[in-house]
Amino acid sequence: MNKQLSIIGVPMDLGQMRRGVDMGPSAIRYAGIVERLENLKYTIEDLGDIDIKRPAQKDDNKLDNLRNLNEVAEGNHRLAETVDEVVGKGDFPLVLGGDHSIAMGSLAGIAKHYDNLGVIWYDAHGDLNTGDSSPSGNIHGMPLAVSLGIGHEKLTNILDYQPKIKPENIVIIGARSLDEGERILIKEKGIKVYTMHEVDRMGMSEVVEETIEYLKERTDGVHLSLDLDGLDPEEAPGVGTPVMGGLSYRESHLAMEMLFQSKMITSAEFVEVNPILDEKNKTANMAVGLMGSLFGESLK
Ligand code: HAR
Ligand code: MN
Ligand code: MN
Ligand code: MN
Repeated sequence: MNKQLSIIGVPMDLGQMRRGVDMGPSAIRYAGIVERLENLKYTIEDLGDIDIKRPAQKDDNKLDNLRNLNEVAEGNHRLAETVDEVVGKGDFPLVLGGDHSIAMGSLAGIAKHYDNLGVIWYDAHGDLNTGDSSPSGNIHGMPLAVSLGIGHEKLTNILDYQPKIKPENIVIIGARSLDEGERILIKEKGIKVYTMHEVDRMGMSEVVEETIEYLKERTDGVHLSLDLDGLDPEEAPGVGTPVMGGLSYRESHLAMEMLFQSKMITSAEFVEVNPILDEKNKTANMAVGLMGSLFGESLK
């Protein structure tokens, strides 16, 4: 694994409606991410937080069923520029959210450095909506579609190129809440999905083994986008859109260890940690534990 890490905080909460997820980066830092990774002999540069500008009148701001479109697009543009620089100088970008809309900016900055960037989308949701298909108008339910070049131009065209990724280079793990439009897109584009049904039947070990094999054949780098709501809300309660029946900490921990061993992960983000909805920073601690495993902690 690349031993030079750049940490980028993104205090973004405009992609959804529950306040507090903008404090995710602070909660994760407070849970000790820097020390944890320094112990694993990484050199860490904490670049601080991306500037996210709030709209003056948030609630009236929902043109085309895209809440806070301009602010979300601008914040992601700034994130994309920073991530682009980090990857350009050869560092591993570790992005801390913030709601999941920030994946648009991360992927915009990363994907231009690869011909075939793979993406592991670890999430209860598909995040494959557009303004037309979204039941909520919340942009955090759209970043994977946007990265495929599907959605509003202000979002799909961040850093002036699109699409960022190809559908056959995506693997979704942990899905259990997919909207109608998302299911159609998954079928149409042939996106590989391991829902909770497959995780239950196959076990996480086989799911991740297959994922690694699948991506190894077709990608030249892999971004892990981990939404903490992929985990079960009993264990990770500090998220804005909890869905019961989720992945356990143990399963997720195993997945991270296997991904470390695969040596294929070239960038990562951990999103949707909301300390206001959390119990004693449990969810941020869980995120830090998972990052520890992803970056090579082991008992031996
Ligand atoms: N699918 C629903 C929507 O688009 C809920 C999305 C919730 N999204 C996240 N991201 N937390 O995974 O509104
Ligand atoms: Mn560059
Ligand atoms: Mn998500
Ligand atoms: Mn989610």
